Parts: sequence; structure tokens; C-alpha cells
Amino acid sequence: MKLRSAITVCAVPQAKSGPFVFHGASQADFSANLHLAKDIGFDAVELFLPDAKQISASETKNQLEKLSLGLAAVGSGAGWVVHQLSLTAKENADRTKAIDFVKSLIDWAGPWSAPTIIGSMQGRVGADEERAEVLKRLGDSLSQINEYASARYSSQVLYEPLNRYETNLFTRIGEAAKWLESQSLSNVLILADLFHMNIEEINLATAIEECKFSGKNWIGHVHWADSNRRAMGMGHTDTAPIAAALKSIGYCGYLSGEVFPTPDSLSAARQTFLSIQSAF
Ligand code: LER
Ligand code: MN
Repeated sequence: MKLRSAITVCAVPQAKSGPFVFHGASQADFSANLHLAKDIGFDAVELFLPDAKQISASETKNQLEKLSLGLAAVGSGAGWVVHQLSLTAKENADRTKAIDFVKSLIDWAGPWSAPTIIGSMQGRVGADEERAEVLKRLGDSLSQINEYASARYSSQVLYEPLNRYETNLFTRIGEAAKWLESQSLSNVLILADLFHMNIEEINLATAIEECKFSGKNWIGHVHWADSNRRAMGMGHTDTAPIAAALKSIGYCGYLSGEVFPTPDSLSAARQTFLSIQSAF
């Protein structure tokens, strides 16, 4: 089966130096970026939105339908980057605000039943905190988000392990998948970001293969990034064993270019697209 390609479009001004290929916060820039994604040949876009209001869901829906572009996923990182909201905040009221922010993005993505990504909003274990306590808060928050997404839209939630400089909760995909299983979160899958994995995993292909257990593939989405977070092919990652591992676990989701726009957005997008075409 041919895996589908996606490219990241960021509409969060505070994340303009972040690892997203297309940037632009106005509705006009956003719309132009969707056209560029289509022109290059992507099947879908992955959106990094400031909140559920500033970019219109209905206008976006019309435009994506006209362009025959899918919505691969919506990132929630603005909850942390812009509003400092964390799903593991100590205070119940702060956690509720974080959960409500994620729910509003789930509503935004509802018409597509597209998954919502939990990356930087997962937070971290503070110096004065017990890991078990923080994990319990993460489990509780994910459980509420999971229920909301599956009951209203049958959509999935993607939990993303990050490298050690961004979280100390889960940095390796296999450990995170085992923990998800222990929490019985029916609709939460792992987002495997090859950039973070390059820092944390012993072997990328083996780590992917280890995400198939209990009769299930636990990977729901892939951030297709090279070792240096440039477009795949601009670093030193060997894609052949990764592609073979994804096929062997029966992965059938998106490969989404979440990389820096280096040397520029169009070159990074084209290189991402070509690398997906040649690897699969
Ligand atoms: C989000 O997908 C991610 O990978 C984080 O590193 C955000 O900065
Ligand atoms: Mn990522």
C-alpha cells in the first residue's frame, strides 16, 4: 500500500522559527500555503494552529475540498508555546484549561475526523515532583481527551514522545506505547518523530518494529524528518530500514514533513516529497 504524504503548515507567529515547512499567520498566507502544498503534490497537510478561532475551520474545509487535499493532523503545541498550558500542570484548574484547549482543536478538526497531536503540551516532571504523580496526571488528561475525541468525532489522539531536551516523560516510542497500553486509552496512538528518535532510540527501525505488540500497531503518525531536522535526505538518516520497518508493522498512516524550512520552504517541501516518493 502506498503511504500518504503530508507537509506542515504553521499559522502560529510565535513558532515562526519552529520546525514547520510553511509559515504564515494571516488567513491569506495560510491559504496560499495550502496551494503550495497541493502544487508540490502532497496528499495532505498537517496544521499547527494558534487556537481554534483564528483560522476558520469552515473556510479551510472548503479550500481543502477544492484542492482535494486531506487533513493529516492538527498540532496542539500552541497551547504550550503561546499560552503555557500543560496537560500535567499541578493545579487542577490549569490542567482543565489545557484539556479545554485541546478539546477546542479536536472540535476544529472534527469535520475531518482528523487526529490531534499532543507533543509539547505534555509538559515534564519538575525537580520537586514524583514521576509517578506526573504520569498519573498525564494519563488522566489523555483519558479525558481520548473520550472526547472518540465519542464526538471517532477521531484519534496522537501522543508524541519528544527528545530529552523537550520532555522527560517519554522519550522513546516503545516505552510510550507500552505505557499507553497500560492506561487502556482506546484511541491514543504514538506519533513517531524520526528527529526525536534519532536522538533517543538505539536503532530507528527496531524501535518502530517494537511498536507492534498485543496484536496491534501502535504508531498512528510519522514525522518524516532527517537527523538534523532538515527535510529527509538533507541529513544522515538511512530511510530504507525505516521504510521496511513501517511496512513490516502494517503502518498505513501519513509521512508528514515536520522540518525546518531550510534552505527555504519550497526546497524543503520538494525534498520532503521526493524523499517519500523514493522511499516507498
Ligand atoms: C512537535 O511535533 C514536535 O516534534 C516538538 O518538537 C515541537 O517542538
Ligand atoms: Mn514532531
